[in-house]
Amino acid sequence: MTRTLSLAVLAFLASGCKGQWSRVGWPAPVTKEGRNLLGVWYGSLVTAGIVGGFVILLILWAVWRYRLRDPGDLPRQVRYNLPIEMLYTIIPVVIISILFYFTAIRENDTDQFHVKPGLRIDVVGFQWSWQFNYLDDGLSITGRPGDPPQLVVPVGVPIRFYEQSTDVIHAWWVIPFLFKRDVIPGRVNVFQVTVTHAGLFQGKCTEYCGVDHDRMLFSVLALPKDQYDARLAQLKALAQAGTDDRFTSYTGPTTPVEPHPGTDQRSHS
Ligand SMILES: [Cu+2]
Repeated sequence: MTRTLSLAVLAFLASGCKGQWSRVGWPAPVTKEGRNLLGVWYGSLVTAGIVGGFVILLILWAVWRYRLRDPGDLPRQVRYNLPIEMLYTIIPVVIISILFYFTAIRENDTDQFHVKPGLRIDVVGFQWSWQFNYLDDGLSITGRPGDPPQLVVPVGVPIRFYEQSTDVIHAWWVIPFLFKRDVIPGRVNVFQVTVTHAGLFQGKCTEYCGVDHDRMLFSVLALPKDQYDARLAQLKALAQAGTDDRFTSYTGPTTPVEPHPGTDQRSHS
């Protein structure tokens, strides 16, 4: 029995060195920005582990040290202890401040655009699907509920996304980007990512937006640059042929209204 148990623990630890176990549940990030955000998760987990371990040890110590030895032997009854209560207040404030500091630093860094985008995509959320407009390539990909659209992007190129909604608040989330952002009517939300891995990634609306919210699915196909160029040319030809109404020529504005200065998105380029 002990042998089986120790083998099981060993197998668990061995598998813990790679894959999803090593990220404690998080998917592998496929963008530069996602790697940055994964660090916040690790930092929070380590902090939680240390605090949790310390509290459990203190509980076990108190249980053992102050166990009842004699039924009539009540410990000294204390109403309050000011220094300890101050400590109870100060320590959590310090822990939360440290977590807040590192989270804010990483979030701000994700919101700063350090490089000029090589591709600009306008994401339109509507009840209940998505439209992707390639602002510089004259292509629109439109989904329908139950027929999720597929966004095709190149690997290694900074992509700037401009999000808009035609009706209610949606939220754009590609799971292995480790990032989501609300799509809000009346404003343009901007963010930028650089995809580092080729692959097919699942995305969804992550803000409950109405009865068919669960059908607001999409996918992102990330391809090496040459394959991406070929695929885009194919889709543009499809749009021009007009045989498939999911693909149309984009003729809208090529410069979406950027957020006003002073909002949480800042552009350096
Ligand atoms: Cu939605």
